[in-house]
Amino acid sequence: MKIGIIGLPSSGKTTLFNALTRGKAATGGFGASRSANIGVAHVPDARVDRLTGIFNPKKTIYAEVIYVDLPGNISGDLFEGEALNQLQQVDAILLVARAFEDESVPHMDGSVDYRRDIEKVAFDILFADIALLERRIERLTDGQKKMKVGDREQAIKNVETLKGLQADLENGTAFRERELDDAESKAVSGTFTISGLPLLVALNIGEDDIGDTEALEQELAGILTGKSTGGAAICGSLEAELAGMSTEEEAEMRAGLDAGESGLSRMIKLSYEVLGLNSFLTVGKDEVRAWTISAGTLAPRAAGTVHSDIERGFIRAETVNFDDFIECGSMAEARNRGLYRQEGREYVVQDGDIVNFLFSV
Ligand SMILES: Nc1nc2c(ncn2[C@@H]2O[C@H](COP(=O)(O)OP(=O)(O)OP(=O)(O)O)[C@@H](O)[C@H]2O)c(=O)[nH]1
Ligand SMILES: [Mg+2]
Repeated sequence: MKIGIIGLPSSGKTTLFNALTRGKAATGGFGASRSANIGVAHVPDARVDRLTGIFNPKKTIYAEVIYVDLPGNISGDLFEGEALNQLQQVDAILLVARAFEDESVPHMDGSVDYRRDIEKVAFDILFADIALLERRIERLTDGQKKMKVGDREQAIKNVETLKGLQADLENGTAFRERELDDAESKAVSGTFTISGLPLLVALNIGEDDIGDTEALEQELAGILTGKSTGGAAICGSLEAELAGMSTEEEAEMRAGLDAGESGLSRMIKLSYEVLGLNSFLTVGKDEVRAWTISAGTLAPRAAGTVHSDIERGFIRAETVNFDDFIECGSMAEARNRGLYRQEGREYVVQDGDIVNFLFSV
């Protein structure tokens, strides 16, 4: 999974990026970030830790999330060129909205107001999408002369449909919030839109606001009511500081500050929720590993995330859910109790399933 971090200049994107990836990219705002930072975060998973203790494998591999931290751009072309190329490759966007007060970090609009900022970026996204559809309209219009009659009729229809979609964007409807009918799907097919991406919002709060995290998240939830969207409040600077510490030091500091679960865990849980993702697990002497799939994924497809050959030659999946396995204490006992099951092509892999795929190629 890949997530693009966006937001106004100096909102704390790189600070949060460093917290999420334990990175050390330069912060400081005002164009401190001139090009994108790319980093990997390991998805914390207590089940993987527990299974590692049991199977004692040579390797433990956590699921990964790749974060791309995009530079804030004052001139309004946030969604052009390099940034647009990067966004075309992400599964979701993470919008960082500044809520921290700090006189040493000036705000481009002179005051801190996260509602205004979220609205502003959301508007810029809709505007960018209108332009993306416009380019498609131009291509379809220019290409018409060379088309065969039937294709030309279709192109004319598609242009009409695209204009309708543009009007909806102008009225504030993001692509992620709408269902597309057949004609609309056909017209936009293959066209990338930014507002079609799931939207996560990280409210970057000050250290003084940590006690109000819950109330602020409720406020945020009141704004983010659309489909495929969700938010969390996080203190970027504190999380970045804690991410640079050892696990023990971090736990001690968190307890002392009443800072709760790590920002990384919370952002990742939010991402999985909003994107409708699950994890399944594979175990063995060589490797204990977590894999990410969309909720509702069938066994052969899930096998394909491990290796395309296993999907191609899929025979069946042997599976037991993590909780059942722990309760039984061993695979043998899980088998005795009928909880270690043989499942076929139609099986929907569940979150926390420990799976062994049988295949032949
Ligand atoms: N007080 C406080 N300062 C913060 C917080 N998060 C970020 N900052 C400061 O705000 C400034 C900008 O942070 P960056 O992380 O560089 O912001 P950015 O959004 O990446 O900035 P650009 O990439 O230039 O758009 C830095 O001086 C940070 O130390 C926070 O939670 N509290
Ligand atoms: Mg930055």
